[in-house]
Amino acid sequence: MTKVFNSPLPLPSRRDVLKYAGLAGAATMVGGGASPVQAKYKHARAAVGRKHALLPVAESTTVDAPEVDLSHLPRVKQELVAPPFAPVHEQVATGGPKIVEVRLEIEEKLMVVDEDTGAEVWALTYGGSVPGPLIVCHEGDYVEVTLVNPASSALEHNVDFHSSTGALGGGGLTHVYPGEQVVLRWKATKPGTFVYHCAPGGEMIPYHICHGMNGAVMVLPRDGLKDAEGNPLRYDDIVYIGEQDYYLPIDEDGNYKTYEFAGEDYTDSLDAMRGLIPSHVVFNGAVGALTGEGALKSKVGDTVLMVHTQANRDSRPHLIGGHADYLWEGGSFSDPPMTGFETWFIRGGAAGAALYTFKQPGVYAYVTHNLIEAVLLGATAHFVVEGQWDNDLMAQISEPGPISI
Ligand SMILES: [Cu+2]
Repeated sequence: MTKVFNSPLPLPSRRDVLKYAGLAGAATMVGGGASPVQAKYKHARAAVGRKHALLPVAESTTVDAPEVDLSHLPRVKQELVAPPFAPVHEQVATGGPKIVEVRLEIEEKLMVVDEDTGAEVWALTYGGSVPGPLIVCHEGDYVEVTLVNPASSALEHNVDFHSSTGALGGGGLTHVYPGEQVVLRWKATKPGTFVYHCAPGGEMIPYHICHGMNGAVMVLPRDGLKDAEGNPLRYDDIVYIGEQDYYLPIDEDGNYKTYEFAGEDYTDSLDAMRGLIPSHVVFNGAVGALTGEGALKSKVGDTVLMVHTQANRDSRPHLIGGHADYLWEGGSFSDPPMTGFETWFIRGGAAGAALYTFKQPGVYAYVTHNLIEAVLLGATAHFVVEGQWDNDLMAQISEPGPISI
């Protein structure tokens, strides 16, 4: 079968995917658990010569496996929503495990990163947003993902779910070329918050991730979140904050370069990424996406679960004027939450969750506490909190005025 692409970029063929899959399996065995599986991944159409690349896993590894009959399980469709919102979900599961059906439709789209400078990017997205939508399920559920790559796309995509087990997180089983879809089912065996991201192979992996192609999954314990003593922890609201580092190419005059179609910036982007200095670090895709009209709303007394994801780079979230009352820093809900943090840590390639009950009204800046990144590169969100001020917690005893001795 001949496949026609409208991309100018070199793409590994499906034949290459299968060819190198056997090598990946061999490397896994020989390496005795050496991680990750890596090898020279050569293909004639490589844009930047020969590079080390993560190898896709063979579809063939699943061929002889016994079928699993899940026909007895109820199915529910989860309607995904764009960040900073979360899909409708139960904090405590009712009933037994379910099959949660979600549809991730890939969209390659031109997005403004910073209105002030005109910086823009041909974002590679799941569902049209950066990050992709939050998926929520409970431990023991099965998530059945339909990944759709429309014919209008320029590029091949796939998805690696850190919440799943096997086949590079599903990345080896979900390569879809433009005009294809694939359905992957994985079991939510570990409760917590996890990244998912595109990982099509080679340099395309950081290229896609740094063009917005990542999101998060939250796997709740069936009986909900708990503190270290086993007492239930509940939230009144949940916000999903996706941190994105961009490496936007600049021309000789210092202006952000513009491109006509997704993928056209490939070589320039790789050059910019090699410097490891992001041009932007933003929440939810763009500078100011979560300030002003996009500010997050809450009120005194409300408990908010803040899910923070960063697919590529370390981050240090801090709520200015508040704290993390409870913190699942590594994202695992299997472990008791830590408490009372001023600033927490999100590892690149991970999502974490912090729970806070607002105690004062006002505007809270939620930043990464590298304040250069927060202020100069864009990583600032605002919570606007309504309610009654508590003078016991804080009071201005005298207004600013002349110094008196
Ligand atoms: Cu992709």
